[in-house]
Amino acid sequence: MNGQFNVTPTVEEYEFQTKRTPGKTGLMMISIGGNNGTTLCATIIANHHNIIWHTKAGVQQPNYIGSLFRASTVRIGTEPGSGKEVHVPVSDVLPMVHPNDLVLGGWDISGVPMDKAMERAQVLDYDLQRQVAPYIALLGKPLPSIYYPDFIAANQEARADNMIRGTDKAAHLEHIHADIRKFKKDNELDQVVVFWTANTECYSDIVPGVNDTADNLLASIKMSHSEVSPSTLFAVAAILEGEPFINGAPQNTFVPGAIELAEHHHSFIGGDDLKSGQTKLKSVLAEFLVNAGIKPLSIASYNHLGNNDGHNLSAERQFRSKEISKSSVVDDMVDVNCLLYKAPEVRPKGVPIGKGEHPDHIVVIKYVPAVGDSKRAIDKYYSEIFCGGRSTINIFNECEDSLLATPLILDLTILTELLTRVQYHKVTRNAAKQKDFAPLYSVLSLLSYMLKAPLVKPGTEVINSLNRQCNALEGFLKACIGLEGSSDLLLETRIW
Ligand code: NAI
Ligand code: DG6
Repeated sequence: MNGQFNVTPTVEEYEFQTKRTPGKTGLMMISIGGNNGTTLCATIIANHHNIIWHTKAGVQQPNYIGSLFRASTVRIGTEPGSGKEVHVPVSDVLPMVHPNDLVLGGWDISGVPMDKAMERAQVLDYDLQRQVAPYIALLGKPLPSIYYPDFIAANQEARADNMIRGTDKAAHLEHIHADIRKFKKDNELDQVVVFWTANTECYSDIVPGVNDTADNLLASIKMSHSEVSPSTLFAVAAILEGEPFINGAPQNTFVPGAIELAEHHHSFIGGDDLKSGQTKLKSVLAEFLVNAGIKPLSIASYNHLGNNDGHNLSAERQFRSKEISKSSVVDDMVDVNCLLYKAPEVRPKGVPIGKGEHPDHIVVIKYVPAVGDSKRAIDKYYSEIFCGGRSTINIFNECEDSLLATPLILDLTILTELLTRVQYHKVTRNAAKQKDFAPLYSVLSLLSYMLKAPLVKPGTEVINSLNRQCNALEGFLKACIGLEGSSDLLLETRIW
């Protein structure tokens, strides 16, 4: 109180056990026929078959650049004697599923066969598409999906020709259950990660009695309530089936009832919205500025793109979902620095009034068909510096959107599969009271590094800082093999 804190160090001991070998894993995408879905399938095929292709710059090898788990390293310690740091590939820390081994499948409301869908996406070089086409064609046509036109932009209607019939949501749920079970059985899989990478939906209203509890949500599905979105139906199907479900788009798929349902079934869920470019950089830059004692006064983010995602987002309600996920990313970093930003006023009983001081933060997205999948993003950070000075940082980024997003889908799948194999218990001194190992909590917040609006355990704080998310992940992976988390104290280099 009164700015005084008593800090008491505490120690709690946990043990982790991890099943060593990943099972045979499937990835079912909703939607496999979109830009992300087709790019993911094509690039896995290219890696799996080591297809090399020609670009105007020369010969290109397939790779997994952009994937934390396939293209980055982690420091595991220092060499005795020399003190030289030792870094190993992240994928070597614990046994993880290799993307080349994922069995791919999924749904799409567009029934265009996969080779043609890859062509439609216009993401990959022609010479790669040409060579991948015979393989990706073997995936056939996406499974028919659930289409409730109100949830995505009206401009998507022309694409919707591959739907599960009828309007009965309980029947739709059953249909998706059957699809997952069949896919698992046909491919002899141990588990399937179900992944929403379909069009951004508008938000569902959270209505008491409709989607606020697990029971109400299930009852609403039985009644085919209009507020149950396709993405929530897919999530419920996966949860009831005991398969992990990840939401790669921004809408509130995980209504409170869906989270409670996952808790009841000890199923794993994670979301929301892939954090690929502009937002990832923002979560680093905003933290850098605030932690350096510089005060961002405004952050203005603009981007335009011309792919189908951009087309869908040109509708107001779908844009609003994206605006929310892109805007929340600096909140916690600002809130921690009460020297720069005034905290909210507090009523006598400790209830804060409003949000407190924040930088102005705007997000604009425009649809410009000509640029296709190549997104152009401009960010302007305008900050207060020493003694009334001002600083402006301008960033311009141009990048193939789906080539940033695809490695994130892989990372989320790899990490999710791994986390389903980890169990823990708190160590107690009394052997009789020692609890058995238990699975992790249903909401996999360790996935936050790859997500714009991380879903966390209800009642706990969202951490948007990319550094902190990375440290958490690294610390967790190391804990699983009995290593301490990274410390940059490096005391031995600072003492005699
Ligand atoms: P896309 O527009 O190319 O693909 C979306 C696909 O969803 C389409 O094939 C459409 O037919 C399908 N679809 C719509 N509703 C469906 C339903 N109910 N069931 C099955 N399929 C359905 O979009 P893209 O670029 O692949 O992005 C996918 C999602 O990922 C979007 O929501 C986007 O906002 C999100 N995202 C994309 C990022 C990127 O950098 N590409 C990054 C972050 C999020
Ligand atoms: C335009 O903003 C389209 C979006 O789907 C983004 O491309 C996507 O959400 C990635 O956003 P960011 O901010 O992580 O680059």
